[in-house]
Amino acid sequence: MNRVITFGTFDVFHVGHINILERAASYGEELIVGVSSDALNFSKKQRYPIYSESDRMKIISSLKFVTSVFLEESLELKLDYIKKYKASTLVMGDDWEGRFDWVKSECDVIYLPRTPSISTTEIIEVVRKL
Ligand code: C2G
Repeated sequence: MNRVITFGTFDVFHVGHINILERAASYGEELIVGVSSDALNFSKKQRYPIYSESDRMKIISSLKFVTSVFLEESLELKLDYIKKYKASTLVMGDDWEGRFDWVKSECDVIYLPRTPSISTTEIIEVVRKL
């Protein structure tokens, strides 16, 4: 059985998130999603997500092509998560191209093209200007 794993914040959930999760799921029979914690986001971006980690996990776990969800607490733990969930494929958007090649000893790594013209940051900017 091929188990796929992917990671993301998925804040202010939008169609770009749906597209990558749907395409990630098509690479195997099960899709496991690591949702970045509020603390991990603060350490990466110096701001907290709009939606809390528990709400973001609830949204992702309700999708029909997602098998299970867990909290991603550190970018450096990728390999541990891959082993723990016995994933054979890691899928990420191509904004992360090359960044996770270091786990290739453990699983296949696939970077998929991002959905153009939509992002959480742009949505926040548009709403801010209203
Ligand atoms: N994404 C996409 N198209 C968009 C926006 C996002 O395909 N228009 C993808 C990203 O490439 C990523 C996933 O959706 O694979 C989640 O994106 P973010 O929520 O922005 O995740 P990020 O903050 O990059 O966290 O361990 C990695 C991190 O947790 C990823």
